[in-house]
Amino acid sequence: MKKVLFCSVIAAGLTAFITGAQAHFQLIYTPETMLEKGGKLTLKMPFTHPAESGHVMDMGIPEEFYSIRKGKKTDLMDKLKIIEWTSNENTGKAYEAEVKLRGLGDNVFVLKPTPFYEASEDIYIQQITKSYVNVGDLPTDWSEVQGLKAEIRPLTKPYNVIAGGTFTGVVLSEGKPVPFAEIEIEYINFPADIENNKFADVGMISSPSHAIRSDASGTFTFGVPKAGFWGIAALGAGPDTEHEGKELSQDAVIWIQARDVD
Ligand SMILES: [Cu+2]
Repeated sequence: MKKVLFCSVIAAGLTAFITGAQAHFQLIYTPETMLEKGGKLTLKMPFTHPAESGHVMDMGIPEEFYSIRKGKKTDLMDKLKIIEWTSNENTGKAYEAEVKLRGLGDNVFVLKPTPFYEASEDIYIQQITKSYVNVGDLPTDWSEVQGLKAEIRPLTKPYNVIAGGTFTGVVLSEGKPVPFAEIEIEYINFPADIENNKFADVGMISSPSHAIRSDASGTFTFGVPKAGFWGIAALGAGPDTEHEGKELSQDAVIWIQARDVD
């Protein structure tokens, strides 16, 4: 609380600095990732700083957006709609998509945004992002590799992580493990208000950001302290290092939902 207030007070003068100091996260958000039945679902996709309800970056038209279920890919580019997302700092251009989930199993959503120019760091950032929605408690695809340039392969079911337990994954670059990858982790600390396309005004926890590394085999484990949504980003994990003559950070992002045990 105190930290959040402090940030917003100095944000006016030091926006560029603050923006650079926190982690960027591409969201693919829906409030519940384990559903009894399929049907319609709206995914919210702002590119922002969810731990601090910080800057919302204006997204360009994504390069790819699709889902995978039982190994079958469904293109969802025509479902993308431009929205505006509001944080405690600003309002920025984002996307949403209404999708229809058919049948049982895991739906893996993959968003490959167009590289974003981060002026404060003079680099481009491209966060290739995965999120998961299960229908009917039938596990099908969550442990598979999706063949992305930069990817975190989950070794723990990403939609049913135990709060107080751990999440383990492997950082991959074109399918090959990335040793000692730099990993940033952030909590969606300001609940996402999907009716109004904004974050809530007040944060929930005092330690919403963490930083770790993968080990020599590319594997990492994160102790998940609280129920809710955690984003995990492996920075610069992908093979592409340049875009339009500037440095590119091609990151792998995965979203997990942690749950309390009754
Ligand atoms: Cu940013």
